[in-house]
Amino acid sequence: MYKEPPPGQRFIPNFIIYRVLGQPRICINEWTLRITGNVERELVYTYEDLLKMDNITVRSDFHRVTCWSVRGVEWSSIPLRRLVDEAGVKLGVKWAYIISLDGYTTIVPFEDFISEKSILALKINGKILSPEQGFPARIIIPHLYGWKSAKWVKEIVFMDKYVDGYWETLGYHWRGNAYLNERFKEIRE
Ligand SMILES: Nc1nc2c(c(=O)[nH]1)N[C@H]1C(S)=C(S)[C@@H](COP(=O)(O)O)O[C@H]1N2
Ligand SMILES: [Mo]
Repeated sequence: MYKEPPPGQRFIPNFIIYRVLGQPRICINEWTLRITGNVERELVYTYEDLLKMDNITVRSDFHRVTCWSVRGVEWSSIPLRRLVDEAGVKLGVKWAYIISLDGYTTIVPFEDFISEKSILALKINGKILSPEQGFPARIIIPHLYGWKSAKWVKEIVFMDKYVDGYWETLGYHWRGNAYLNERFKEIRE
């Protein structure tokens, strides 16, 4: 956690819920998380599988690209690095493309995906995620802006090549590091 907010950000007390594509309906007995793409083993986890895995808690600030941040949020569950190891992500993978139940997509650099504080969050501040917060599972990579924090995750695809997700198509940054003020893609001539 950092004392000062990143450039251009202001702290506010609570989350403002955001759902560009509406609230998906989740039937937890049918939900799975799939790990696919350039991996040794494609994996399918049920919610119960994930609950049984070792978990960690990460305390971090949450930054939205619309310039507000929330201080000191505790997220817990599985380090993303663990999923990478279990699937045996192949050499040459540079991107993790994330697909959600509502059809939302986003992409993050592999390097950020496996950083120490990157987790698949099942809980926020000690409680199971609420439906609007992304139940059953959400990606948390604390140093990236909130749009990289896909809610209602259903699949993670490891790829060598970059493709745009939902906001990236509209001009938002390929990485989106809040501390480097990476909001938009650079305009190339
Ligand atoms: N599946 C999905 N994930 C999503 C979104 C979405 O619309 N669908 N919105 C994103 C955006 S733009 C932001 S800023 C954060 C907002 O998180 P919050 O709703 O918990 O505040 O969720 C991100 N994750
Ligand atoms: Mo956002």
